[in-house]
Amino acid sequence: MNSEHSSKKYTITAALPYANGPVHIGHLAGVYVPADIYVRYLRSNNKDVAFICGSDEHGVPITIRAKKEGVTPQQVVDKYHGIIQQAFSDFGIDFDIYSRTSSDTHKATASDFFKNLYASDKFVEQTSEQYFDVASNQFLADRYITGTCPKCHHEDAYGDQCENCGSTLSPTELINPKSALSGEPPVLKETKHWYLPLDQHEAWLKDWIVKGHKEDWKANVYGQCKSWIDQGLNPRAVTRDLNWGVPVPVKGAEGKVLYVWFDAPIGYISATKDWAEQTGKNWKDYWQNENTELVHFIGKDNIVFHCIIFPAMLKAHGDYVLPTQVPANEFLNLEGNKISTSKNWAVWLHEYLEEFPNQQDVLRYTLCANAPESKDNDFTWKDFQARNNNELVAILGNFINRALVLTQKYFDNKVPQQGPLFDPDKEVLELLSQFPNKIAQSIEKYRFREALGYFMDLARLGNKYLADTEPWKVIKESEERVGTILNIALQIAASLQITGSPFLPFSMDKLKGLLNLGDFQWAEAGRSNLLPAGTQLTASSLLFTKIEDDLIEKQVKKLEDNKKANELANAKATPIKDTTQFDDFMKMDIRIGTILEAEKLKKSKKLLKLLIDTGLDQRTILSGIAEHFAPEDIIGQQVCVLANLAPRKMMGIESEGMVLMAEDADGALKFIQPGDKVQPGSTVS
Ligand code: B3M
Ligand code: ZN
Repeated sequence: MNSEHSSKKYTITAALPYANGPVHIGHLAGVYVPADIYVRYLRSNNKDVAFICGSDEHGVPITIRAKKEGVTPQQVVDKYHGIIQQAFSDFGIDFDIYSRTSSDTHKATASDFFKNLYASDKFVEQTSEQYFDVASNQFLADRYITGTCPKCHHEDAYGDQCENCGSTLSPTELINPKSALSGEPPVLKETKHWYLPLDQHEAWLKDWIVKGHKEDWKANVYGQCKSWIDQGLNPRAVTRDLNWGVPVPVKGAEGKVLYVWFDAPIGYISATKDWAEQTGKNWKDYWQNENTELVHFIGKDNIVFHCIIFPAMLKAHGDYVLPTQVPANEFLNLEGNKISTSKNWAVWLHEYLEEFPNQQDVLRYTLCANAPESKDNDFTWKDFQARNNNELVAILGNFINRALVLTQKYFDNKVPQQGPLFDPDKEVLELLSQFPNKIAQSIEKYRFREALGYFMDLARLGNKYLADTEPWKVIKESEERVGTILNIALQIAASLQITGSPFLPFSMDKLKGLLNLGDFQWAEAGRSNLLPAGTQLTASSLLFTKIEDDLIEKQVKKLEDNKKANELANAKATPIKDTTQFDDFMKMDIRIGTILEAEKLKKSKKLLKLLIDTGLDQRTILSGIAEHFAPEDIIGQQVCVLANLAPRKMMGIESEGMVLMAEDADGALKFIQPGDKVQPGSTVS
């Protein structure tokens, strides 16, 4: 081993998002914010890190999207790769490389990986019956097939996974399977595929995970793996009958590609190769050196792929390290409901920035403070506002601003000298010195919420110190004493800058400029002399600003509006009723009438009592429209009345006919009315 090989490397990966849509706050909270915090922390400790990500551009999610948009899969991935990359960069997710699995390096790497396992007999070849859509003459892999989840009975589970309960499935497990292409039930047809025999890997996987990682892997991660292993591992097909993906590189496999979950994790390796090439490093140091810490940041639905299947692939290849940690998060909900791309129930990153320009850190902060680390969690706009106004503005921003403004006022914006120290000073400096380590320990345990909480406690400590020492009063007696207090306050600010940078990189960059602070490593945080006396500070400007109610209300309304628009766009008309005969229809006497009076019924939420001029008579009709119209708004309106309907008694009142209504896709009721006013009593046919 050469010396470079023996120095410890950190390969930190973040799940490769499918390039079939933009990214939303759930992605950020679950994977990318924690990964970025961790990497920034490692870099601040001078570690040798490769932070790897890229777009997952293969698999059925892409081809389905292409079909929906009427474009080619390549056009889909080109479009979303750009949008996703931009969003990550806008939010300061500081990858060393953001690559893509349609790259040449990746195709070659994935292909070679397969060939290597193939040549060393690590696969099992098997012909089996798989679902086939006769109408579209195609085998139905993974998401091309939908049906009812056998575990939770959710109706729209995919052939490979249920998004409702997170179970990993195989197509034949689905109840009432349907082709996503034709909507028809599929038939079974024989096809040949290559399988990774996980059963042959069971023993070492069990040893490695159940014995080896019970203590250090997160409970949710360990639990999922253990339950998989306990159920017994089965061979998993690593090829598919599809025309989008990396072609299976063996003879007799025409028309077949590598399964997306076989090629995607290899994407981490190919991205590392590209990065190493660009930066003059050796990619093998980051993958094939036993000193490497390989850490996969993912969402909970990716756990088995990263903890069982990919490790089995790496082990079969023989010369790779295995992941040391897989800190998977649970899911983030939005305003009480599951985030859903198809229902447009999401906060998209690019749209957030239009509403809150330059406020990336507020979102990063909220998502970390609320991260779904051990259970699903909820994002609400109200909480977002409260986190900003009551924490970032009122605690962190307030402390920094007070320290800076007072220094500006009393010391011409220069860091004052530290004079003799008294008990409160010694106490606060002692506490300050402990914070960086406390925050670090939480980060190293992947407890980012806790770490962020400690960071805010340091800001609270700063506020308390100023409140206790009252420099604005002491200034009347001793400028020297105030100098000491503000010097200490500014040292706290400097430590906040260093320890806050992983969480709030934008505002902490700004703070660095305000303090004119040098480049410090994590280990130096907590010291009482980071800012030398005499340092010229920049005039204070606010790090965070209050978010008003109207902006928050606008976001909530936007969500509701999007959802409604989406429902309307996707609404399907109800099926046609059985055929009726002309004569039956002609029996109905429909007339135009005018509403003369309308009133609510005390005992009914639904019914309005209407008095209608039918041209022939004035009659009372009870209509179930009270939740849709205010009585005073409908007087004078012309409506269609089924005039020869047999009278019916409701709530003690006789209703003589029925007002015809149209029901919109969202359930709203509208009157059916003549285009122009007509004589009451006019017939409708
Ligand atoms: N694209 C699945 C997902 O976005 C997948 C992750 C691949 S990581 C190698 O949930
Ligand atoms: Zn399910």
